[in-house]
Amino acid sequence: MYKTTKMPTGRSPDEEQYVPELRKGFDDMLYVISDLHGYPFDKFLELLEKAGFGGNDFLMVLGDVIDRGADGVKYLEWLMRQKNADMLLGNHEAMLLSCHFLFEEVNEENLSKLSQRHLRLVYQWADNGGNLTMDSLLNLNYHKRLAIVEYLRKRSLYERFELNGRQYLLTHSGLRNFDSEKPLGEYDPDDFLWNRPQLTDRYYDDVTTVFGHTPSWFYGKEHEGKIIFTETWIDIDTGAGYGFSPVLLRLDDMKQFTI
Ligand SMILES: [Mn+2]
Repeated sequence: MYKTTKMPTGRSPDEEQYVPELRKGFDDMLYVISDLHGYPFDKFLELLEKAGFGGNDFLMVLGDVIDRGADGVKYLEWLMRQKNADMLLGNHEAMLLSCHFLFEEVNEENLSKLSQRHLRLVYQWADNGGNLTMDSLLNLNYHKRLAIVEYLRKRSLYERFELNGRQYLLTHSGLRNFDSEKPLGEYDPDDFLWNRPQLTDRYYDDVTTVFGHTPSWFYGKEHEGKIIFTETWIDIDTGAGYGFSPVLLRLDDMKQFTI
């Protein structure tokens, strides 16, 4: 059982309510997974089944479902249809949003407004493995494409809640410029999206911070393909974008599932 507490997201009050309202009634187990990066979607569904993920459970994906692998947009389309699953924004989805102009209808007026800055944003995304996602989106019809962009615009940068008496904070990449006294609403969006923690970094003593973004192989061969647990945080990016299997973590009992 878990309760979502009010979180200051810096978004409009309506949007702030959106995620917690969506959760009501899904109070069995809470699962988290991150950085799927277009990992074969049928294998992901197999993994959920293997974990016994059911209609009263809730899945929170900690961002970066797109890019690198081919199936990224399938995850977005699936997540948009699920009542008991949601995602945080990852830096890759943020890059997609920064290139939203690619997915709008092209006319002379908006074409003439494209600048060097726009091109740089597209290059940055392509450099980070965005090509396959761009292709998938451009193959969808205009309305589906825009619905995806709108869906991502409403996703949060973090989620804070209590589960079985323990406080949790979920973000995509941990917290850059961490200061235990600083309200979460005062961080820069990039602090949630592009952080690269050291193994020795500490976050809150009384809140377990769970995130992805940095594949565990980054911390040495002994961590390859495995979730990293430190005293104050958990990195669940096991490197699905780099050929390792994703690991699904059930926060209620810290049980791990993989294929
Ligand atoms: Mn990332």
